[in-house]
Amino acid sequence: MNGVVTLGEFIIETQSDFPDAKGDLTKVLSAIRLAAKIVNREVTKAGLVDIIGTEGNTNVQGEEQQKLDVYANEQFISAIKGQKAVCGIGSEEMESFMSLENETGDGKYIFLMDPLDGSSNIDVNVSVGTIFSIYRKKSAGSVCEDDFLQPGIKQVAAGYVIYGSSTMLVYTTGHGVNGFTLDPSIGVFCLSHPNMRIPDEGIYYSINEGNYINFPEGVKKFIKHCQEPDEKTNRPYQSRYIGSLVSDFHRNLIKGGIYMYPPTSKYNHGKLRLMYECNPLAFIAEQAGGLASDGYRRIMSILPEEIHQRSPLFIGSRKMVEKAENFLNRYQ
Ligand code: P6P
Repeated sequence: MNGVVTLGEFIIETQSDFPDAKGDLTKVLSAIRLAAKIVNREVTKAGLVDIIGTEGNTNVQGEEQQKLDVYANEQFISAIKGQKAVCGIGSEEMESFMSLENETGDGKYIFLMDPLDGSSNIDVNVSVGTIFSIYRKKSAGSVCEDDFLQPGIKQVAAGYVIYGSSTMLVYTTGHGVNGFTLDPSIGVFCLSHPNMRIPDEGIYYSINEGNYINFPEGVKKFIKHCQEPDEKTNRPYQSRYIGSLVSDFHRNLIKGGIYMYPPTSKYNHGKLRLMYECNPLAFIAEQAGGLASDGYRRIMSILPEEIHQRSPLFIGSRKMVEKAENFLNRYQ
């Protein structure tokens, strides 16, 4: 294909970003590419086959597992296992981590994922996504929980797949952010968004205002700031909340904006999970020139205590996150 760079070519070409690369990270990224295509195939025809609806189980979060949640989890695990470069997997859909050491020997990477974020939107045809995060194993012996409890600054790679009007894979290995769009006619991800940068300012703010009454005072003040008319700062901003983190994040990454999930009465530590939602998107945001905070601290500096821990999340355009933090610090 003249002039088009495929994801496979890009992964190989950028392998030299890691001087000590032996191709293992390349294998993990290739597994993600394969699984994304397989999950995309099922997500795009979910309305046609009996794969919608719940699996009848609930995940560790007590959320009903959509069949596609379970399917996506299985496909990513299978593809990752096949490449023998990962020694353990943590997932929103699994209570504890899965060791792959019996099957993959001494794989040196740790893989964390939300296999299908926003899955409650599946049967109303709203975009959903996969979010993933990759670390190096840090323990000397067999893979253990400590290997999964590393701060976000230790991530080797992170990214997401958005199954939307088109399917895209966006990822970083710490050398910028690049986006690839799936050409379904040939089943190939093609480089469509090289070196993605998030605008310092945006006009979109994403938050579930149904929780307004219970928001911290600083969040309420920031929302009012977003809504105040002020021509020179392009306010009032536009409220856009899809209810699918990957979709809201992706729009804000491209157009500029901020996504917020503050503490609420139901989720007093925030709803989103630190290890496989906040940290990977924080890595992307920072590599694209944006910020990700829990309102007070850099998300990627938080020392995790358990795989499924939650965190408040303020993520997107640098100046908007800074402004939100200012309100949170001023109005305790
Ligand atoms: P609420 C989906 O369940 C999710 O994890 C994110 O994708 C989304 O942004 C958020 O929760 C929506 O949560 O409480 O506003 O419905």
